[in-house]
Amino acid sequence: MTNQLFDLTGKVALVTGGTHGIGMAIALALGKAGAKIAVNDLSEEKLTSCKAEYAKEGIDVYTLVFDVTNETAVDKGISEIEKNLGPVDILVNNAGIIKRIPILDMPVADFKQVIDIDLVAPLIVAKRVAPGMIQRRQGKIINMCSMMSVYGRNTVSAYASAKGGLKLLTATMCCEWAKYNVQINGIGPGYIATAQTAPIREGNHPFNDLVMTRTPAGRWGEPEDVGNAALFLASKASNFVNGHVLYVDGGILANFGYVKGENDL
Ligand code: NAP
Ligand code: GCO
Repeated sequence: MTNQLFDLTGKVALVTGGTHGIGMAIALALGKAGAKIAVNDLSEEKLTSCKAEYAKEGIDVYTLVFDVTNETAVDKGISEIEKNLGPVDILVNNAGIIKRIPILDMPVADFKQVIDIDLVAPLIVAKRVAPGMIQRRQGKIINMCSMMSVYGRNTVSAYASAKGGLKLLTATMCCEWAKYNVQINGIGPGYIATAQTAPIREGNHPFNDLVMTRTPAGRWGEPEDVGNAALFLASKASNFVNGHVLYVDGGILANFGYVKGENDL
């Protein structure tokens, strides 16, 4: 029974920005559970090179280039997936960027770009796939939120504004679409070791100390940690979970912080 709950055989999943990092980990988890996988990216080169990595895991990934902020390109891309794989049953709005710039130094255009990709694009892609899910009376949408859906921190104003908005967009999608048996949830990763966090993780960066004291698990998360949580939200096991953000953060949200060495066993 347990295996059936997490069996995605016959499902079609689109993971945006799935050529590496968290997106790839999610797509691999869903593919290994039986889903047919489509991933998009901005870069043809990255899409070509990721195919070999998916193939190593026995997954024949369907790849296509489209910019998630471009409504026409999204419509064309989803139509291609529908034609070649079938209707999208599982959408993971993973694609995203971050700009770490103090508010007073950040050009408004940069702020708007982050909002466009991290908040407006999940809306664009969800609006394209939700009607079919509603008609079929079933579907799963997973929006990639963040710790910054509930916390601010210096230099990430645009990113936190987008991810905070995405948390509430997820809730509102739930309010409008849950009655059609569509589950829309978020995932809020903590600090995960990917290209996006490399600038604040590598080269003995002092940010590591902050992550270690704020993360009770005492480590950076791995993309696979997020992939496993996504499998739950993409499967029948979560059919009564809706409008929720599942934090995959090693305990950060539960923790005010502690002095190193305090009550260490
Ligand atoms: P990443 O390594 O920067 O990957 C982001 C992906 O999104 C890349 O494949 C990128 O493609 C793609 N992308 C960006 N803009 C796009 C656009 N306009 N159209 C299509 N694809 C686009 O990031 P990550 O660390 O794996 O994070 C993935 C998601 O998790 C993001 O939404 C991020 O905000 C979120 N998140 C990450 C962490 C973390 O600690 N890493 C924590 C919380 C939340 P290119 O490479 O071609 O630009
Ligand atoms: C940062 C990090 C974070 C992580 C993630 C935390 O600069 O603080 O990049 O924003 O990416 O969003 O959940």
